[in-house]
Amino acid sequence: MDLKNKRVLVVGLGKSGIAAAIFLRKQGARVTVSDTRSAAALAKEIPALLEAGIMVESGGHGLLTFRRQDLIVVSPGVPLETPEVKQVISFGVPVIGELELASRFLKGRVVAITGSNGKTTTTTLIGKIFAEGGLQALVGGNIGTPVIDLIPESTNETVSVLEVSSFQLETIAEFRPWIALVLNITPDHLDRHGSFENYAAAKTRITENQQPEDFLILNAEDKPTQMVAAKTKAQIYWFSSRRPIKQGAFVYGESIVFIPREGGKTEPIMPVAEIPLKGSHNVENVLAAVCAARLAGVPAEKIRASVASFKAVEHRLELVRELAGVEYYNDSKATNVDATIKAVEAFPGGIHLILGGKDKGSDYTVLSPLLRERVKAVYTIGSAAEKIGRELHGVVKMVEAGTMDVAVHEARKAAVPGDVVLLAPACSSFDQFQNYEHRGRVFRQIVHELS
Ligand code: UMA
Repeated sequence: MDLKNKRVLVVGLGKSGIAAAIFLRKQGARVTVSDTRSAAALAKEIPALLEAGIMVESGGHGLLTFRRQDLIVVSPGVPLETPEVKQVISFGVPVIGELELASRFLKGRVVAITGSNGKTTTTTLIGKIFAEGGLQALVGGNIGTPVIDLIPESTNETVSVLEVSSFQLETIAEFRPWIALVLNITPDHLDRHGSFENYAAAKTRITENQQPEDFLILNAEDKPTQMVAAKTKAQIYWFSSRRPIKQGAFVYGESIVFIPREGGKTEPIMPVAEIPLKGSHNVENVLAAVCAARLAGVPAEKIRASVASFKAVEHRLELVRELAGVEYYNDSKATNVDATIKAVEAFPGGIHLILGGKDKGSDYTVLSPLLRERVKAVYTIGSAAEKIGRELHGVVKMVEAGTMDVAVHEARKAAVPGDVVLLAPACSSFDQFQNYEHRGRVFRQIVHELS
């Protein structure tokens, strides 16, 4: 891809947009960036961009800025329905995301992981297994490091392990992973994608450029994920926590095993009991990682050692503290209803659950049976609190806490030894926090200050 003297507009000046703009400039492109935030809000970012010879539009997207561009690179958080973006698409100007741009320059092979839940844990785990198994692994993508930032370190020998979101997959063109994983597809981001079908279709794009020499790893227990199988040319490997699989990884008795090809010999990998993470969803994440690692040639004993020494990723069912016999867990990454279900399922009962934040068009009523069974009280926070209160009315005791501080203190008052205070909010964080990490840090700090 020759970018020299090309006019390129980058839309959105977050992590992804900044990395893209600077990279494009280094490639000799004439770069403009446009962001809805004010110049004051972007005061930290703007000087370095101007210094690099990048033009900056702040305080909104001007239609004229979008005209006369050779290429538009949109940030994942910018919907393709944004009027200015929609218009240039209708003019036939190429619109891609940073993932697509990066993949044209990234050397070596790519393992890409998507799914509604478990992406970050599985990506981190695969990166660890690869590195400890002797591969040159790089880790990035939706997990936090823009893929573009991996380019300088990449060589023909590296394997880039990328967490990819539906937002990023919506703007690919030629992106072709050597190994693609779809962990699960459950409702999320419906406010952005409009419907579950559109959301699932975006995730399915992970395999659209794969060829018969590539691999696609799918969850045999997740219906929408199974549908991806019909859309691929790649070799399919399945994983299942419930039943034997002909080609892939599954739980057999007390152990995880792998079958490298249909009719092939079953390879023992490790006892399930050695997985150090809470929750049955993490068994699925490990099964998916086992498939990827075996396909990449990592020996079973290396996988076993690597999984056994894996620590929970920050903000994912992270034990913050035990105080007066009560455990406090931070699962701020539970930003959708299904993730909350998985978090609640990890505990037998006695749960004080903090729910709420910014609603994403979710249906909270599906939580009802599980809440009745395991949750003592729900503490609602943020702008979704009223909707959650309405949809879960009469299911369990509800406390309208409003803020994280009140929620934690109210939960603490009510909890008795043996109980669990769990932040697994089923919503995004943007109404009260900068992002889910910020929300998790605030929760942790409040919990640590309890005396
Ligand atoms: N903006 C506009 N116009 C718009 C919308 C946003 O100008 O119409 C601007 C905002 O003012 C802001 C910038 O765009 O300045 C933000 O861009 P962004 O939302 O794409 O965020 P980044 O900081 O670039 O982070 C993105 C991913 N964010 C999203 O997908 C929302 C990060 O994933 C990712 O880690 C990062 O790129 C590096 O690859 C976060 C996320 O929440 C963790 N992902 C979602 C999820 O996991 O559920 C998909």
